[in-house]
Amino acid sequence: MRNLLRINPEVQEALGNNQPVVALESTIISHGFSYPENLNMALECDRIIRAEGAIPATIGIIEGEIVIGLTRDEIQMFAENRETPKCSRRDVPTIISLKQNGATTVATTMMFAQMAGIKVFATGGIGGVHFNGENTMDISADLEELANTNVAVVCSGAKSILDIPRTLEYLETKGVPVVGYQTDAFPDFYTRDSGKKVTYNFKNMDDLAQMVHIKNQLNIKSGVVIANPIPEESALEPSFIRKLIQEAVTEAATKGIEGNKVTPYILSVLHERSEGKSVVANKALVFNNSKVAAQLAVAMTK
Ligand code: PSU
Ligand code: MN
Repeated sequence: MRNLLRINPEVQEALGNNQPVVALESTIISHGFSYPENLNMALECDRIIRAEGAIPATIGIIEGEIVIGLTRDEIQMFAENRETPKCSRRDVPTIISLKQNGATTVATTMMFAQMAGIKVFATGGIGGVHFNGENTMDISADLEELANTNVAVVCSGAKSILDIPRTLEYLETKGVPVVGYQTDAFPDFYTRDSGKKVTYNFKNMDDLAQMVHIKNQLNIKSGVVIANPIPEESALEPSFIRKLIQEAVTEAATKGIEGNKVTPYILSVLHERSEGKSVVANKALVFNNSKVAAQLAVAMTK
């Protein structure tokens, strides 16, 4: 397996010295924003993580190699190349055997982070059960990965393009801890409160790190969802964004958009119709998650 992984020397050194490392995904770069916003977003996450004293490791597949810690030029390639296939767990063997490039989702970023020994990952929002999922069975592979892979994922909950109550039920069934960092509410990405609760509100970073540490000691094989709401000043007006989401979800269904195209399609519609507001909010929450993930990674090395 090791010969399929290429770990950036800086990341390797940090891992070897038990220094804090934070994984980042590449689907959010290729499919979450347009160019050059995606490039700026990725480089800013890198900077924020370093400022907190941790090492960033953006993950992606390049010519069949799993890269842990993309260089600036490689990040640029994922940013410019928005046709890079989205690579979830089921796509991994095909993309690697064909020596293609693949943008890693939450699921595959977790999978590869675990292979490399990285324990903390920052992203925007996790995938989940889609609306009407009880009929379409469109349930993100992110949820199964969270059930099976031991990485702590700092995120702003899940977008309200998803069925959040069913997403939380799924995580409960799979035994995945869903906790808040300084929040009682499970956030829904652009807004701070989905109407559902987290199981516990960790107010203090050392306490959160201790919980993740205990989970690792117990060898519980799942991930952890650490819900970190969008900063108050960047949150969108709930009725404004929910209306746009409803429109986008309906439109996706009417147009027959299916499978792994659904999430990127809805995101791009929101970015277009919100006059850029969703892009600004999306960036703000990703930055905040990068910061909190770095603080968690630092606390976990103590
Ligand atoms: N949620 C977001 N932005 C994203 C994604 C999710 O707010 O860009 C991406 C992540 O990479 C996530 C993937 O893992 O979409 C989920 O896609 P699907 O629903 O097809 O599993
Ligand atoms: Mn899906």
